Amino acid sequence: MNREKSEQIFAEAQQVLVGGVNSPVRAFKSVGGAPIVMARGEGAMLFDVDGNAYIDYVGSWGPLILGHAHPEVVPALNHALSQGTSFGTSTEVEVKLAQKITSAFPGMDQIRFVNSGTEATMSALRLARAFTKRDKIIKFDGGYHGHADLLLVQAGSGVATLGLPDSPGVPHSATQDTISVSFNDLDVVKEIFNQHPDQIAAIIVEPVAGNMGLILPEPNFLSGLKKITKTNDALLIFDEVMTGYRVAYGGAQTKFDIQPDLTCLGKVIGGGLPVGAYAGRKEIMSQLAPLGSVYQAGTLSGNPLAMTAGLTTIGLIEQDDIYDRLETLTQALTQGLRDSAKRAGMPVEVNQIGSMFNLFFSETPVKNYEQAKATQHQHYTLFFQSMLDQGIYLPPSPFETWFMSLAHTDQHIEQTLDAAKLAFYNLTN
Ligand code: HOZ
Repeated sequence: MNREKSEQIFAEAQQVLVGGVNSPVRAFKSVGGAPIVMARGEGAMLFDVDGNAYIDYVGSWGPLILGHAHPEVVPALNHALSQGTSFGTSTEVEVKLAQKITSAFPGMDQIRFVNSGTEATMSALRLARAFTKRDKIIKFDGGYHGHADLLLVQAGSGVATLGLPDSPGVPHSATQDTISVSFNDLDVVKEIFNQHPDQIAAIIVEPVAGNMGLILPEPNFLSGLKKITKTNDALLIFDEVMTGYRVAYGGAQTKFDIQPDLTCLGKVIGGGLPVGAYAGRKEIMSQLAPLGSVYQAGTLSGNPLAMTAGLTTIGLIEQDDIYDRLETLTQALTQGLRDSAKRAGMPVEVNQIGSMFNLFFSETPVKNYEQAKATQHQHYTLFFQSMLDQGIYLPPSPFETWFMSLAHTDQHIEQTLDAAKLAFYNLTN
């Protein structure tokens, strides 16, 4: 595969962009080789600047549930664009999107739009601390909630990919109230509550962990967190930036029937444009300015382009059969990967829920960050490179989630499984 132009652009990029990228995982550090410079996307496909085509399972890290450049999203955006890009005022489209989202998530009375998942989680935690008048928060090892200071403790995603335990530049004072514990371990959460009575404001959790690879909650884990927070007058915050509209229309909270106190969203609700949101019961949300005294603001919050892309996208995934279709496609691929690895004699664990999935090179199930870190990353690197050479674009890190879109077809899956067959064969021979 000729990638001359891509390599040339990346060489230039390294002169002017830090590490040649604007977000660390994109630098391919953990899988080697130069990142591919993409020129355009269409449906399930990405095309690089040299004209090579790839079946895309990154989907811009989750938002593109309809695939790239969807024929209904693009005209809607073109129209919105023609009306002006940003007003810094109220708009009708933000109200429509707010109505749509709050009616999909049970117990969500009000929502505040922001511009990224990072903003959503840090603002939700500020609100939770104000509401409970407590400072401490619990997160989970390998859980990634963006890069706000208070959350860069044992974080997943790029932090895990680059093997950074925590980040320099984050003062101790910013993280002294952040307690990070093992995902799927209820006993340790109970223990922390016993050690710090009346001090814990909230637990923040990705209900399905998506930034240490994909890790599903054990059967009683989420209901256990709900019970513990309720008993201790703390708040339960679901970070559904990835899982919202992905594992079900109403997110993981609908799928598992657990109502959190606050929810953070992003990705799908912006249809591929920058967005984030946090939402919850009126009693909590009304503490935010201008109704209450908890401050948070943003010039581009509720940006009409992002709101339009989100509203159009969500409008197209409203029916139940959409999720059945996504699940069927995803299961065909994940089961095919398991079968193919087995035939090649390569032990793998393929985790899946809705249209989110990933593959760990591991002989045993992967249920937390420690176990994810112990999987065979070298195997992932070789697998990734072989798939890339065969025109399949996977996340360039074993700690990220793969995403299926509605633009993927049986033919894409067949082609992916053919490539995987060779990639597994290369690994074992
Ligand atoms: N941390 C992001 C995914 N979990 C990666 C974002 C990017 O590199 O675009």
